[in-house]
Amino acid sequence: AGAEGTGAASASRTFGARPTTAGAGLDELFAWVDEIAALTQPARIHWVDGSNAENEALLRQQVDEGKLIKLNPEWRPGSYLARSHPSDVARTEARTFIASERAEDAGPTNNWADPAEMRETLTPLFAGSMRGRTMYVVPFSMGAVGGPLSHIGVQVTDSAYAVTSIGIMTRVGSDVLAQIAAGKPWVKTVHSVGAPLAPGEKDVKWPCNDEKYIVHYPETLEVWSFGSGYGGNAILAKKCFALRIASVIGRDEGWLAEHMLLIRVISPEGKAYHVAAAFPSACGKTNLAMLRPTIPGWRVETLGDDIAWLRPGEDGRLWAINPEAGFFGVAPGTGESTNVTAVETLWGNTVFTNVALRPDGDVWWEGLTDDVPEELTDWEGKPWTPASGRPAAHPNSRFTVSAGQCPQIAPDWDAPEGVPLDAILFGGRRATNVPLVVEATDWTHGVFLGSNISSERTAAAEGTVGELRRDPFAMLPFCGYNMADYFGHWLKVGQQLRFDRAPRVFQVNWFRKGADGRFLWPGFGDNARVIDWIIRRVEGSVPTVESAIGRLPVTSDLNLDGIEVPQEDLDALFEVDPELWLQETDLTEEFYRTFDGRVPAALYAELAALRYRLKLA
Ligand code: GTP
Ligand code: SPV
Ligand code: MN
Repeated sequence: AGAEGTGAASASRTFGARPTTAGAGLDELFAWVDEIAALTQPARIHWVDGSNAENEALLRQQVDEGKLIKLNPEWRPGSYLARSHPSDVARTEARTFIASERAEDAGPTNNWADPAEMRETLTPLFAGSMRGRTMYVVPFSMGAVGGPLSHIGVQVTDSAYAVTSIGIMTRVGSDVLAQIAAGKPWVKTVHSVGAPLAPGEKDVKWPCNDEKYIVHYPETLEVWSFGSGYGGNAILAKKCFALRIASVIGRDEGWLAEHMLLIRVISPEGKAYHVAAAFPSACGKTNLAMLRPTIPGWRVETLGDDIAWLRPGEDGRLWAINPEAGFFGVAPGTGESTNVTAVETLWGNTVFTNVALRPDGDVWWEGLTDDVPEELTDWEGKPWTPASGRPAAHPNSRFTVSAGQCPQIAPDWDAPEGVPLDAILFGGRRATNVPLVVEATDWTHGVFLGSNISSERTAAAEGTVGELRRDPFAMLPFCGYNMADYFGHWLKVGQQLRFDRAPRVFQVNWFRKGADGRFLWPGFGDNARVIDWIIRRVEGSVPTVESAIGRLPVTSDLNLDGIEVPQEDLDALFEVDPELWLQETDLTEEFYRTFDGRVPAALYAELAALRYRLKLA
């Protein structure tokens, strides 16, 4: 075990061998891979080169092993369905840890673990955990290879599904190795599904372990993930690296790693604006990222749908890149009437996880079409009919597809220098209180709004769906350090920006409901109407109505041509009830107090000012 090229299975391979390129940086990589192999004892090691031939072979192998179902190429060419173990369907926040030297550096919103103790816990779990399996070594870049904002890493994993997913979501290949060889720093990420195979033991369709650990060591820039094959727990480049570890790097280097979509909005006059928006998991980032405006003349180009890295530029503007190369999007609710762009993106070359299978070998999920198929195989592989009384697709079922397949992807979406931001949006899923759109009075007020985002829980993580929880900046599960320090870091980044060039900050809420429980706002493509107003605010061409909580639109400035929003709904969308908002401020204070005095004074001052305004209102 531990030596590459051992075993009959790899002897016939034309790829997978350890690269022969030399370089001081590679010696460290080789030594690390040997060390992990000695611990996890895989049957063989496969160095992933990111080639098409390799990808095809990996897919074929997973089909042969029953881990992927090849979809009917007539409907969905080059596409596959994976069915997870029914217990391994979402991120496991309770099993996610920040193992920083000091507990206060993880802060009260993270599970902290002592790094030395955590290593003692993990070592026996990883010992022999890859027995009987292939250990893949996957070098990847977040951001264009060699770009000024880009960062690189290596994931070792015993999951071919993870390799396939990383291949779609990041840039994988030998050009990354060349960077490592040249001495560029890289992040070490280790993943095992925690299901070693005894000699002759038959593998299961979705190996995983009841015991799960998703562990981050911010000081040594390492991730160790055990027991889960699910996206956010297994594609370590994504939430583990590009958010939790990258947020720590950003804190130290003066930039921000954010749970944000990124778009270019083109006005009827042909002027381009760049907007980033942070919404919690399953709260509409992919939808807004792929927005197809329902108002004439406006166009949106997609730049990213989940993660953005933001850095102050020398010009005093805030520049953003999407470090990813694909979309790992929520399937349910994605259909012709809600997100036609996504439907078109998914024409082929897509890996679906936990959606339903149609008898004709295509996929289906709730919301894909208005009519429901009479007969399906559900996400667990069981026969399903509309009378079954349970969803056919898991509520957190997802698609994995390359960004380049999106019909409205920006032609320069992977430009290494990124785009300058004009507006930042913070949103959540709030049935009450929060208006359709509010503008912050300045950057500090914007940071205050971001720190106060709360949202009803979704199926993207384990927990009770619908329960309201605080999710500051939509980063609650993803901030790799003390959230109060993170608020302070946002304030500091603002000071790097030129006052007249900083992005404007807005809070939005597509999810406000009437007393009868229906959404007051049509949402989806009609969110372009809110974007249109935001752009006009950026241009300074419309006034606002001052309210206790921020600047509201003059409702007659909203372009509502072609839709019916009754005046009473419009009023309800913008209603600010001072009593209810005073209750919100109590929750904010309670939340801030959990940080033992670390929340910046400027944010307490915002809270005090808000209360003062509400009492006058
Ligand atoms: P992650 O990938 O988990 O980070 O989530 P995301 O923020 O990208 O979520 P996504 O865009 O996939 O949205 C998930 C859910 O929100 C789907 O069920 C959508 O139907 C719903 N949704 C998105 N936009 C709107 C909207 O404008 N109005 C309403 N009512 N629902 C929306
Ligand atoms: C989320 O949960 O916010 C996602 C999916 O985008 S995952 O990558 O699994 O975190
Ligand atoms: Mn996300």
